[in-house]
Amino acid sequence: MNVNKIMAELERKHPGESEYLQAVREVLMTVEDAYNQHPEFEANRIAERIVEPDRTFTFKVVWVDDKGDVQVNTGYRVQFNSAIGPYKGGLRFHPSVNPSILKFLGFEQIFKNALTTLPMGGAKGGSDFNPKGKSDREVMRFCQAFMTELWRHIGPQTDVPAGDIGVGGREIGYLYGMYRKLAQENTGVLTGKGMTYGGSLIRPEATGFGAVYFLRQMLEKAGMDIKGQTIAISGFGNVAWGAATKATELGAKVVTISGPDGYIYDPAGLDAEKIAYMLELRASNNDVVEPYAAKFPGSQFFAGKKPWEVKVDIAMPCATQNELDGEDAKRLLANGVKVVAEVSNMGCRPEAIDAFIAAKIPYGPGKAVNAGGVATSGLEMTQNSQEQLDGRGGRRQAAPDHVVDPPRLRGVRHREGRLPQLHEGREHRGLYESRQVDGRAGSHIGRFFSMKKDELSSSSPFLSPPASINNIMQAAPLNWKEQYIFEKKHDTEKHVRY
Ligand code: NDP
Ligand code: 8G0
Repeated sequence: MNVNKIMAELERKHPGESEYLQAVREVLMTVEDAYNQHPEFEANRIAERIVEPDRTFTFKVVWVDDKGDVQVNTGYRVQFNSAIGPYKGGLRFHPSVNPSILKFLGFEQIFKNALTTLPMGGAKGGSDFNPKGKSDREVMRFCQAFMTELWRHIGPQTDVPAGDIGVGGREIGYLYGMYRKLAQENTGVLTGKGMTYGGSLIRPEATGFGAVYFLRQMLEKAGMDIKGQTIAISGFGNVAWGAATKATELGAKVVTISGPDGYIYDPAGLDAEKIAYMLELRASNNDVVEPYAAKFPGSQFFAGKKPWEVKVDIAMPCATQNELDGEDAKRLLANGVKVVAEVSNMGCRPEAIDAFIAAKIPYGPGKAVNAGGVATSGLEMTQNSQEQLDGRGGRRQAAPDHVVDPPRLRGVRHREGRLPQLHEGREHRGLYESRQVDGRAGSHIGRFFSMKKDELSSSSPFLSPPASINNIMQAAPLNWKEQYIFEKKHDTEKHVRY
């Protein structure tokens, strides 16, 4: 592969699409040596084929605001690659959204999804709609209008969107409602759904929690403990919330959060009350963190600044792309940063990554660090397709207490040295059935453990057992209320690399 030649051709075809070109260059440079050892890759022009999206849909979204005025936005879906499974990736609603950003995200999604080992292709979509300051009804009307176009391009076997920046549980609900109406079917075409209509437990936490589990593995490898480490987190959205919650629970001190208005430095560290307030700030839809400083004395607000100037042990960018540049990296390193776990997609600029690698500190790339989110979406897809076959039409009752209940999991946890294997079905079937949770969320997870290999392969298009169930567990270390099913003694290290 000749990276410069491929890049020159791509720049010619997609002039000015800086984020897209940046993401492609980063991947090609990283794989160049390994790729060139495989003449069959070159012969089949794999690199040239993978850097172009399969197709991109662009559509007009017309809706009416609360004043009765007509608003026009642009909607997109970039279906990048479906070589290993249906297109999968989030929807982003943010004024900055454009084809370049969605192509970079869709491109990265291919590799992240492959890394989970689940059969999911790469995609991304969204709109330049700005949710800031919009009423609930305006968000609803926008989502409905958006779906009147998107629905014809997606499907449970073809393309399965989810949320991302500006798209959370509320938006997924509005989007899914309109999809159901138009497609006349009740299938798991979106992930990140609510628990009453086919959602999966812990999806909201999965990205942030998964990132902290990944960070913990990085620290362990480097001979460090997460306890007592100071962490700078950027953003104050879904991912920042999950990461701050889990890091705090594990005894780290999260000393910053940030918004478009600046960052908060709280030397005492976040706690449950402060994290709850962070959610409140987010829900206010004003996109500011400044009020935190007035509410919690001892903390300070720095207008228009990024949190990377604070002296910390660990940096976790959790907001958006290119939020940590070469200068930020130098400052972090000068202040003695020990580990960087990139949680946002392409959160670090290439100069920053080069600086961390040159300084020989562990740097975890976003595609690996944040993969717990999409891996849990993979689990939701599997649960939904299973429910279709069961005739439950994607509907399911939430039973968090049953899923997270320690005694139920004990039998699994206590199996020495191994993750639950599908062919060890009987024991697990007993374990789950004994709790009489059929028809609830827990039973679906239980059913996967209890299924025989041939049952699962014929019934679920999204799992190729028996490896897949293990892979779900390894790629998305689901924290069922601290009942961490696989422990260090399992062979997770082999799979969770950075
Ligand atoms: P949220 O919308 O919940 O939060 C995003 C945060 O980033 C907000 O604080 C937001 O403020 C800020 N932000 C977004 N765009 C910009 C910008 N252009 N400049 C400055 N700040 C910005 O999104 P998530 O927490 O879900 O996503 C955060 C990151 O994690 C993204 O990179 C996303 O792609 C990635 N990610 C998310 C996953 C998920 O499951 N949610 C899974 C894997 C990765 P504001 O809106 O005001 O700009
Ligand atoms: O669940 C998903 O498909 C999803 C949603 C938001 C972001 C991402 C990601 O991996 O970046 C995936």
